[in-house]
Amino acid sequence: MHIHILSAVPELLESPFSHSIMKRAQDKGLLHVEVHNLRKWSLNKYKQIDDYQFGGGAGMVMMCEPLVNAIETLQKDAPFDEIIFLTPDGDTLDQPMANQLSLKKNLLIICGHYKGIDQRVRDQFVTKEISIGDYVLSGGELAAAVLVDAVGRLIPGVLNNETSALTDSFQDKLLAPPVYTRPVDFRGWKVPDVLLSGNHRLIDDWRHQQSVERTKKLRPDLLSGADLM
Ligand code: 6GU
Repeated sequence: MHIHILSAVPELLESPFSHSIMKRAQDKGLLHVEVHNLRKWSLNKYKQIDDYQFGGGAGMVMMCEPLVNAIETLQKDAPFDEIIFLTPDGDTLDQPMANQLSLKKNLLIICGHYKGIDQRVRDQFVTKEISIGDYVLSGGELAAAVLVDAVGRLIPGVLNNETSALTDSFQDKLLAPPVYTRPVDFRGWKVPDVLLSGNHRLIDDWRHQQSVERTKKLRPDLLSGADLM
């Protein structure tokens, strides 16, 4: 998968994909993330990318020309499967959305800034608007890092058996069960006996039960769509 990110502050995205699972995904050739500085496509010598809004009001708006120049230049290599605009008024990112996006080949992510981008770019070019939650960030860059991580780890081949996404919280609409590692007894706090039993059917049943109980307690809103058996 190729992910292009268009940003007014590309410095914010210098390292999030250079470590851990995102690094491995790129080293394996399964994911390629390219961050582009939007100012590169600015039309004037001041590298301007934003301007005052028509009708008045506080806050600048990202202009059409640099964005559309960038989109059309980057599209020349390969058409985008989705052109995503990150904005607090988009659809809230969730696991099914991440699963769907992980099947795409070529994505463009536009990071919003200031008051957002000219509506004509949204109308004519953007195919999907995504928010990462009901709060406002200064810009879309940190949201882009979240989106790329959530999607990138789901690309087939990125995770191995050890890190499998199949046992993630949310993948079956349940929260993940508690986990333990050595020592068996830490300051008198013991690992549940069942996990030491070697009986994998019992262990699976216990984990599922714990997932259901955790979800009931912490996120009852998830349970309507979950498999409780
Ligand atoms: Cl995608 N962008 C901004 N600026 N703020 C957000 C967001 C995105 N998602 C939640 N808050």
